[in-house]
Amino acid sequence: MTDENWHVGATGFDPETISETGNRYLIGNGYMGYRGTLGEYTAAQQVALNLAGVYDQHGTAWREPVNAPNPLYITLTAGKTPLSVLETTPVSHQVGLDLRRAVFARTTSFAVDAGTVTVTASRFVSGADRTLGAARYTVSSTVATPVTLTCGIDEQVWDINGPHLVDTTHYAITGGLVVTAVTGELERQVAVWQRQFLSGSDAAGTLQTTAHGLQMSYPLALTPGVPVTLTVLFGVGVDDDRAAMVRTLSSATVASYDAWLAAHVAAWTKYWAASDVRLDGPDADQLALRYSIYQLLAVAPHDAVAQSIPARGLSGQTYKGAVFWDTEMFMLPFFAATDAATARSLVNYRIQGLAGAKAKAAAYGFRGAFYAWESQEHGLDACSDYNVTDVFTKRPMRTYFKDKQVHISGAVALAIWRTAQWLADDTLLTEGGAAVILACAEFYLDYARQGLLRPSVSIPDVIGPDEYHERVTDNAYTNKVVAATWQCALDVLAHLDAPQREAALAAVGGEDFVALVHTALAHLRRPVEQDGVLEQFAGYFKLEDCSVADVRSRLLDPREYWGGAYGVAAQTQVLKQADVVMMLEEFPQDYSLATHRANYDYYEPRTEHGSSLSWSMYAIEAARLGKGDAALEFFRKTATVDLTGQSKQWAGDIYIGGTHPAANAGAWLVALRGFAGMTTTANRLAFAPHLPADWNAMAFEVAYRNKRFAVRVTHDGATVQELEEA
Ligand code: IFM
Repeated sequence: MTDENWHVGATGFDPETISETGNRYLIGNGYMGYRGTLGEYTAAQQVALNLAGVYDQHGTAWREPVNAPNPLYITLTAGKTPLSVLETTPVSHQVGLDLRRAVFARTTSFAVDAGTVTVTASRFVSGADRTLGAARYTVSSTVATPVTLTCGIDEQVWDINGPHLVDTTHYAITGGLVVTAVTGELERQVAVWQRQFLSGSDAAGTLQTTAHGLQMSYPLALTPGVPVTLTVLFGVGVDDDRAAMVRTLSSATVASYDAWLAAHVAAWTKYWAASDVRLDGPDADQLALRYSIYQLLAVAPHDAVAQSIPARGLSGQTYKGAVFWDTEMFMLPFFAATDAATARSLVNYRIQGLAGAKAKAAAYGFRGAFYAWESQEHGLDACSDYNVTDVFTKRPMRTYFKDKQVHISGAVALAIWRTAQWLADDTLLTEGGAAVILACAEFYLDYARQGLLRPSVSIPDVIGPDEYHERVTDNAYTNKVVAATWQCALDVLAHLDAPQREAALAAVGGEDFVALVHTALAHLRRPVEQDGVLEQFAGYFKLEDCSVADVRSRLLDPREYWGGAYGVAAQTQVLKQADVVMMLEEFPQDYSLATHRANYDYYEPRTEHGSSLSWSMYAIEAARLGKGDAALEFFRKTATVDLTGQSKQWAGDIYIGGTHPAANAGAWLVALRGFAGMTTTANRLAFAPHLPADWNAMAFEVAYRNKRFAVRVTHDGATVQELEEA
């Protein structure tokens, strides 16, 4: 096994890639995400210090997460020449991420007079104390030259639908600056603190008021061989978090940087010990897999009690910073196996959202819990009725994601049940999880009530994972998830003791509920089958059968939305993302290998993979089917999505760029479920490897039911060793 492949980076500056590198080099600690931007960047370059779970609505625009003022706004000038990559072509430029330590770094050299000035900077947001972060910015020169270094908290925040911060005030403290503000809608208090320490120069800083806010300015007389370093310690506190953050920063010294960094690295060392997957295989695959895990660790709410992960992580405001089924179906299995505390937080977030889910169901006239398609705090559904803007008319298009993607409730219910099983933690059920599962099952009974009157129970008017076909009946994936949710409700009831069972049942109508679930389960429609292929929804086989390329060739605009009322894919069999194939992947034991094969072969050529959620599902299925090359190809797509930046950036005229934690988690799923062939049956963890030909071995640790195992898989099989500590 190689111990390399802990670093991603690039050489050279290309202004066209500013947005994508901002995603690629994101650092985060679950509380805040800081995009991979440079000190001299501002809102125009999408600088964002994105705050997890702090949302705001400005006017009638979409609610979205708040970006805080940027405490790491640092500029350098030599005379009148800005030493900024944006304005002066650098002699050399490198950026990168140390994945092991979660530290971002840049080194840039600029020509000045007869010499070179070099900036070497690094930063981290603390894995040990969620409100803190720090940066070091070192300037050196090959010739004696004066430069001016400025550093402040940039109050010009990048927002998509802002501004979200009002009553912004700033002031200076000893060796530092403070900005405070409140959010416009809910009046949440946001404070950004910053302390600056200059070493290598005794230049005195002067305070300036600029368009970006207050800045300290240091006139430096650089001499060769004497680097000058600015150490910046910063904190971001929201509401109650402010007090401790301010206390820590008030007493911080320049030596705090090393102490903070050591504590941060210790936290990441612990994360990696539990989650690293080591390959004996191509370096690029190792790096991509590790990078995918890095992205998950950076956005995980490690020390929160009930917080989740948005579909675009902490990379900004796209998708309204909302939590989708991505978390339950893709990310939760990773955390259950590597970080139980985070898994519990993700589950608790949904338990806390039950009231919101019940309110949503009631608003549509249903009993039970209909979870938010795009969930913000308290389960509020941020999904708009008009979620895509038409590229031709520039008008909002009515979409039905919020109303009809009812499979979200099943994702929540199943994830709670599966996580409780995986962690062997009944409290997840008894402290709210059972109530969620039953309420989701109740919602499905009510949603299917029309169908319940017929001899076979139909689930009408839904959108499955394939969002290009809206308002269809008996979507195979949805029906399967509904059935699994009903079964899960029965399993939970069987699992609870008598008083718990009685209390849980009381909330959903008592024993009649059980009888109704049995009836519904027995009569729920199964998909039509043709030559082993399961029809994606009623009538799908009658749609035009053409290729993805055919559909693409019909686009009049590259950003045109493929779904909706008159989308190019809507009347064809071309699908956006794994749908039937995802059903097979999630419930593999319920279908014969022949069925898995027939459906993979049928649906794969018809799938656009227009969602980053698609590749991993196909990869796992391909691995199970012994299609090693295809599996590896799909693995590489999902594992490199944020490295290459090759993902959809637009849904119609709506920007959807950012990081892709579900695809990142998909890479881990492919490695473990696909290539290592990990299954759990009757509380037994087992491995049946299908390693790609290019890989010789893979080793990792996994926690299951309070035990920890070291696993090594090769082409010859798997060895599993129980470790001493859970
Ligand atoms: O949840 C997904 C959905 O399945 C496809 N569109 C993007 C969403 C967020 O990742």
